[in-house]
Amino acid sequence: MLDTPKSLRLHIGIFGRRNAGKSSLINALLGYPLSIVSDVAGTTTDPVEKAFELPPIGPVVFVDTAGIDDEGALGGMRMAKTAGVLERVDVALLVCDQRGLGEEERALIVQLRERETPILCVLNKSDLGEAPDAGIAELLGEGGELVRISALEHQNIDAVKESIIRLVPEDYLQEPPLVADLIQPGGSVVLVVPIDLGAPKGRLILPQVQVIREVLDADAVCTVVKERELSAVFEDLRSPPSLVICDSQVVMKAAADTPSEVPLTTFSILMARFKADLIKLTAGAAMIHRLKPGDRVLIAEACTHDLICDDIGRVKIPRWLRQFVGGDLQIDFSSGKYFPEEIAHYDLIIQCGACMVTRKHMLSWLYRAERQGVPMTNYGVAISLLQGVLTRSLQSFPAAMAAYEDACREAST
Ligand SMILES: Nc1nc2c(ncn2[C@@H]2O[C@H](COP(=O)(O)OP(=O)(O)OP(=O)(O)O)[C@@H](O)[C@H]2O)c(=O)[nH]1
Ligand code: SF4
Ligand SMILES: [Mg+2]
Repeated sequence: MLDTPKSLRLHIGIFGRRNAGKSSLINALLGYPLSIVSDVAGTTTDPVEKAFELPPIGPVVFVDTAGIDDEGALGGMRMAKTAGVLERVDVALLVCDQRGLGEEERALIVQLRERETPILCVLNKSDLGEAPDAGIAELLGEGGELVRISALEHQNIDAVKESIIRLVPEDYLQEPPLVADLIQPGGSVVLVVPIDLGAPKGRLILPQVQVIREVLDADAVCTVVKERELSAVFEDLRSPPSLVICDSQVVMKAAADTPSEVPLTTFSILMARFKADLIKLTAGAAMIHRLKPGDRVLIAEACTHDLICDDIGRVKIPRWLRQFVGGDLQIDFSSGKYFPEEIAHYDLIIQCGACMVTRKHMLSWLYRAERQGVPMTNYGVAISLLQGVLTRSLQSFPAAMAAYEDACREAST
């Protein structure tokens, strides 16, 4: 695991009934009082997130939540937020006390197991005597673990950390590469990064930085240019680059300026593969050909970083979509981590690059779209299609191209 440094954070959710000691546990794990602890049931209301360094996993985020037995109208709203957290965590800690396992915990375990989220059952308050553990191991199943602690007296907290490390899901450790598999040591990659008004001041955005890092890790050469300078780069390079990666917004110009024998893709298409499932997201894009005026589209942004993606998601994609369809569409927007529950009434969902959320989080949305029968694609795939260069941008991903062509064929029969 030490050989597998994590570039993204593992999300660890802390669940349990009110007063079980969830906040006390998070404070004990962090070593300082982040969350308010009290004997008043329902002290924690909204989810509280805290980034933390957990060796050897590296950066993680702990998410403290409201009690799963919260009551009343407000309690119901809090529990809905807790359910949202449940969807996106990589590992779940279920905190119980002397009351043992009730209906609420059993229902939560079922939901977590349906999602294949590893569960650590933390039997807290061992200073008051042993909490009952009858039947818990069976309920948790093979992957689950059980630890007895006292959060109050900081007993056995290291055992919780060790258990979390054992429970880190395999797919987290084996995240697909962003770009490393597309380049050779000694090869070169050209990145095309527009610096316009939408670009953040004084820095590059996360996917660009991540790609640069992976290219360097692969012992390849990375050239970064704005779209205007791209043609000149080909004149200067002694041999053609292994790959050109451009911002989706300039994909048409980059495709026109890149020799046809040089593979080209976009940051957002790389993110589709890295954060979710490029094959499913390209198949989902086939729906764009079937959209009719009046259809409903959801454009989902995974954060509220208004400057970075606002213009693309809120202005450009809607405009290009309406032009493509030849009429008006009903376009809704969602932003932040709370992807809408009910999406069955949409004809298509277009998700952003999701650079600010975990892979598990993004996969859980894709899973929800599949379950409700709504095709889903992402900004990069949609923009390439709308600009007429999808075949070009998927040149390095034949399986994704095949899935898209199959979905187009299926739709036309
Ligand atoms: N004796 C004992 N008391 C504990 C332990 N852990 C927590 N408590 C007490 O239990 C009460 C509830 O603790 P919290 O950490 O606020 O519980 P919570 O699960 O976050 O509760 P809510 O936010 O209300 O859902 C507090 O009075 C804590 O001091 C423990 O290990 N032993
Ligand atoms: S998470 Fe989505 S909306 Fe936020 S910066 Fe990344 S791509 Fe843009
Ligand atoms: Mg609490």
